[in-house]
Amino acid sequence: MAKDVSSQSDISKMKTQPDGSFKRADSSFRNFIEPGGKFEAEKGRYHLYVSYACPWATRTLIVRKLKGLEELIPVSVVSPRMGAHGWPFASVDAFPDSDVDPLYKAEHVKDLYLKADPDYSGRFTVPILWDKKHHTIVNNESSEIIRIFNTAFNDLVSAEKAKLHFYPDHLKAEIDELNDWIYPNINNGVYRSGFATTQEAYGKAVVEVFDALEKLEKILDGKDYLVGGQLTEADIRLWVTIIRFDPVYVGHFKCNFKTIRGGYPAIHRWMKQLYWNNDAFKSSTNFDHIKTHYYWSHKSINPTQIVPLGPKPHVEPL
Ligand SMILES: N[C@@H](CCC(=O)N[C@@H](CS)C(=O)NCC(=O)O)C(=O)O
Repeated sequence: MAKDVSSQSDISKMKTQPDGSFKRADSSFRNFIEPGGKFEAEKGRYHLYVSYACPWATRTLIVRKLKGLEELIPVSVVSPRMGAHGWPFASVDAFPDSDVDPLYKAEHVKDLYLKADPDYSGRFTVPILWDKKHHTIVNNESSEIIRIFNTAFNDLVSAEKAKLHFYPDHLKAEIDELNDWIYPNINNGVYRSGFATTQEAYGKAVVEVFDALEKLEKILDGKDYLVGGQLTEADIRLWVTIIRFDPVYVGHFKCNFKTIRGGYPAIHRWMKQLYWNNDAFKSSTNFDHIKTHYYWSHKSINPTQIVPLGPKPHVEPL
């Protein structure tokens, strides 16, 4: 009989900490692609599994496009309706714009994890960077997958794309410093607010989200990018959360002190400029997948699974 992994796959069985706060587990597969290593850069060897709904996965989609890796690293998109078995492929849930697994005909993302490691005991998350040669997961941590995409395939892309660097040496310290507070307070802060199961844990998390947004508003005032006057991974990492804020986090995760469009003009302008002026951002964003995922999949937060129709529009014009 197949092993029961429902406590790992079913988000409704996910436990919070004893004080009701949500703590995200660390990712388990943490390899890099490098010359002479187990995983070397090759055309067609790697495959990216993502959900359009997931902010972490969307970071990888954006960098894949920016770096011109579409031909080298094909992508498959899961259905946004995450149920008892976790993320399904289109073979079992044919949601528009989702794919079947072209490599193994897996029905769920969990099948890939258990193929890579039958004893895997973590959550079955996206994104996954998959190696077709060793039939395993190279890396399932988005912050590392974007660093891999940033440099590992530079010999295989055009000189113009190779030149693009989203974590350049001279800006590393500043980017690291931003990531250090943006990740816990904003990227993961909205989840800590939404997944909290006590009033106290929610109250603490939501205040931290908005304190961080106030700080960010000052940093972005009069600027097009967070650091160094150029697009860096700090922008990409933050943007995927901000674009979901008004459509999802304000309502579903109760982050409702202010909206981005109503309360943060500098953050709003920065977000809209990237969306409307850079196709890597817009084409990686699918609001149908985003809204359906959160409102449909988190039944403990939204038992009716009704997906709201607003806000209208999802993104305001520039
Ligand atoms: N640290 C991971 C987090 C990825 C993650 O939590 N993805 C969520 C979707 S937004 C997921 O797949 N969750 C499935 C689950 O927990 O069952 C990363 O940044 O890559």
